[in-house]
Amino acid sequence: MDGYSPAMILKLIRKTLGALIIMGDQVFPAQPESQRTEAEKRALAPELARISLYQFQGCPFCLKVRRAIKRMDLDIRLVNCESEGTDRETLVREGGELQVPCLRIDRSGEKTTWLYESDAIIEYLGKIGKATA
Ligand SMILES: N[C@@H](CCC(=O)N[C@@H](CS)C(=O)NCC(=O)O)C(=O)O
Repeated sequence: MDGYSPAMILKLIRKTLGALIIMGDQVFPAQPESQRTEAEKRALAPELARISLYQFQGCPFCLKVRRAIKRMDLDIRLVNCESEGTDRETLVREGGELQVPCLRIDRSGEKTTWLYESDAIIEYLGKIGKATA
């Protein structure tokens, strides 16, 4: 096992699982439960423009949220922060921790909110989808 540290092996396992997760999602893509009309999409657009999902592509919790977003037919900006960089730094500095998925909610005149936990994010998006539709 010379040359392979436990950290390297864990990273390899994570990468492999991540790739399988992405592949599974491509083979069995989530489908919208009902198609929104153009008018509904226009009504939702200003609210959704304030929202971004900070995520890793191969993270199972992020996939759960991405699939819920597809089922709800919501147009939400995805921010991939798997690699070192500005977006990842912003998440840690402003959100408070490096954990994904995390929903960034920017409301004008208000402090930015960072919502962690996949179930809480899905519940929040569900309310927006229903309220504005
Ligand atoms: N309970 C959380 C779990 C989220 C979680 O464990 N995310 C992992 C990625 S799969 C994470 O952010 N780990 C931090 C890291 O990889 O540095 C949820 O449901 O959102």
